Amino acid sequence: MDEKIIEFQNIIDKSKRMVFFGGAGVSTASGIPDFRSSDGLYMQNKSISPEKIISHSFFMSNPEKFYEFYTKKMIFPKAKPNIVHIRLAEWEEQGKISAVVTQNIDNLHTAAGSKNVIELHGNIYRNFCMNCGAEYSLDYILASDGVPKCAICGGTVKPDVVLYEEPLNEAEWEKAFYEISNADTLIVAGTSLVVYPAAELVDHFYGKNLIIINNSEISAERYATLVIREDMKKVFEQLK
Ligand code: CNA
Repeated sequence: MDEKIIEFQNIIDKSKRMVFFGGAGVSTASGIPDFRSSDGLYMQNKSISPEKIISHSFFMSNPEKFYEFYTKKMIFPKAKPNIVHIRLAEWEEQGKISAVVTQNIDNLHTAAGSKNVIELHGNIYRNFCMNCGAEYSLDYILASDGVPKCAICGGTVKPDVVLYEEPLNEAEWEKAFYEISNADTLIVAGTSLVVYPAAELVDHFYGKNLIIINNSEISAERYATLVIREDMKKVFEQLK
């Protein structure tokens, strides 16, 4: 076994309060593309950036185009948790990890059985009418032709997902802040750490071990105790 994996396992075994902070790279092994990998969404559409399409102003002015992109490129209802989601849920059950903080919107940590999941950017399974607040399922969104409309008042239904230009949910932010600032070990994995303010949370880690797992270089590596530049699936398959 690789020396870095042995070191990682030692840290896991000795930690008293571990927190995981993840991004889209956690779900690529489940078949959901991330944003910034070479086969991520940013490389697929050269004419208009996904950052623009999934912004609040674009949603308000072009809801049809937003939903066309969102339902085709960001919704994968058949995706299943992979070894990373599963291992994290097991660690929580065993009392090794106190929280999973995610930028992902795919619900896969909860599907794997994790309980304390802090979703900084929302969840595709919750959707609300912007006018009367009625809640709708993901199935309702997918069955709608074009822009989903509220069956009660006719208002536009919006996913409970934080779009660019929108603030994060304050309660989720507070929970993430608390967990990260009280952790002794923070695992940062599958995130380019360039989306703010989420990325800022890592600055509030004051513990001993900052572990970064990513298949490409990220700038926060310089602060890390341990850097594993490798496919996350391969790493987590070797951990217990
Ligand atoms: P990102 O900017 O696309 O970064 C992903 C990072 O993970 C990159 O540095 C990749 O190199 C790395 N990576 C990808 N696959 C692997 C792998 N198998 N092993 C190791 N490293 C890998 O995504 P971020 O999460 O940093 O950006 C934040 C955005 C992306 C959030 O707002 C998310 O909502 C949004 N997003 C979420 C999903 C999802 O819910 N699954 C999918 C796509 C985008």
